[in-house]
Amino acid sequence: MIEFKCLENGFRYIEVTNTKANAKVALNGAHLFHYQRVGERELLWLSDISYFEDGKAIRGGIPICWPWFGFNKDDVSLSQHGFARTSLWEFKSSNETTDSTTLVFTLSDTKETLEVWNYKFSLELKIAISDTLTLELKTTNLDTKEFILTQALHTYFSILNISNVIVKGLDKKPYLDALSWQNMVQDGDIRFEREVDRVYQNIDNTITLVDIDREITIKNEGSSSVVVWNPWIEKTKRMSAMKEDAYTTMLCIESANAFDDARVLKPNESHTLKATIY
Ligand code: TA6
Repeated sequence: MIEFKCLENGFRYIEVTNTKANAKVALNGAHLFHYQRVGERELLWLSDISYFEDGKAIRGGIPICWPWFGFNKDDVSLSQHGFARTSLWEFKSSNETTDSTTLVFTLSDTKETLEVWNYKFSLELKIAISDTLTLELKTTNLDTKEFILTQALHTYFSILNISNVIVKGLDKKPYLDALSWQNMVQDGDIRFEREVDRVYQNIDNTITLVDIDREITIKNEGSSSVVVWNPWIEKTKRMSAMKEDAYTTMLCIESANAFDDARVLKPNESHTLKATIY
């Protein structure tokens, strides 16, 4: 079942219910902000003080960082993580069976996007909701000049406690430490006891988030970089729309094309970033 819903302030979202899962996607940012499998606790972390307003990023769920990840290298005054997450997307189509629902959203260049990023494009996000969650983000260059694309599906996972989780699958992988801007190599599994903000490279395998009560697997395609982020105590205090203890129950593992994994798209070329989570 697909229901079109609206908050009192006009903020629109789509709620999906099938025999395997329940999910909510906002038109602002084509942002999945709730996904729960039947009989399980919520998969995605969502701040209880998040904005739900058109033009503002939701804190939690899966923000779409596009067409740049992090700061814009050419103009650092532009919004971090690009404009897709704060743009109103168009709902294009849906496809339903009893145990699976697929929603398709699109975004195209406008006068406003051309002012900050001077390229014509089409962007399509396909979200398949079942006992597996799949997101496919397809970028097409509709311009006459090539562009560089960096992006991420900035997934916030809901965890029981940051001190008990382990991330597996990144042992021996090189990473850029975004706190010190040094190139490092991962030694063993990742455990958390301080702020972590890292862009791992050369990833061609699945990543597993091991929590006390469950394991979540993330498989990426069209991507060889993965960002792992937890703001810990001090940064959380400086973050917007996050309570002081928020860092204890969230962990971002982001399917990305970032830094060395940036993609160049020539006119009429497309690139698809796909994340499968189960
Ligand atoms: O992906 C990690 C990161 O780039 C961090 O450095 C952190 O600031 C985070 O994203 C959240 O960014 P935001 O713009 O949503 O506050």
